Amino acid sequence: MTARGRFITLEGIDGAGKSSHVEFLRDRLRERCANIVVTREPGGTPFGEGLRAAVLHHPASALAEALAMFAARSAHIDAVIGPALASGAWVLCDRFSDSTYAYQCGGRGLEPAAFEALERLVHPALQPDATLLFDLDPALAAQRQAARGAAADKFERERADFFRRVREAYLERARRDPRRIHVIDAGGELGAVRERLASALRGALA
Ligand code: Z5A
Repeated sequence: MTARGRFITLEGIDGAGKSSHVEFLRDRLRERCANIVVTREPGGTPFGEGLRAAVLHHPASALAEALAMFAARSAHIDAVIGPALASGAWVLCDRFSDSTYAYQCGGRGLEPAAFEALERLVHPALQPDATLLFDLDPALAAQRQAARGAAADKFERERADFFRRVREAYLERARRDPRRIHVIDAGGELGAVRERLASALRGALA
């Protein structure tokens, strides 16, 4: 029987820099498994990408956002994540349910009980094996986003207070689950962050 693959997720506030390290991580993971599936949330399927377009650009309540995220996630697990893990592939996913906890509960004030109910419904038996959390002061993250110069989506237009709450929700979750969630100081030069990331990855996969 094929052993289940490993499920690794990337998390952090917008602009913390996680997407800049996806190729590097893919290469490191290939040293452990030939078949690496890289995917993202919200998205990863045509259905999920459709919801992504809606949720990133149209106002909605915290509950409506969470429902959309979990609807996209359900399709993503069915079509991509579940089959890949079952085939023995390793999955590297840019954001997963920790994002919903941080953004919709931490940022928007959704009751954690609603989040937990959705999590139980959508993926009762699936959790990431390891989560790499890029932690950065929201003011620095905003500077990085501004330097990039791309058009901002509705989350990126949120105020500093919102990102402080999102960051705190992430860190609180990491304190509660330190074996799974590895916090990486995302400040400083890309090379320095990469070194810390490589070290965290070794710890996560040990
Ligand atoms: N969301 C949610 O609310 N609930 C959910 O359940 C889920 C998501 C799953 C997805 O947008 C949005 O959906 C997200 C949360 C919400 N909020 N927003 N916006 P996305 O996928 O488009 O955005 P993102 O995940 O935040 O990715 P991003 O914008 O690409 O940010 P990033 O991955 O953190 O950063 P980056 O692109 O790697 O870097 C940002 C810039 O900084 C870029 O120009 C880099 O070249 C630069 N950079 C990176 N590292 C450094 C260092 N070390 N020094 C200097 N500059 C750097």
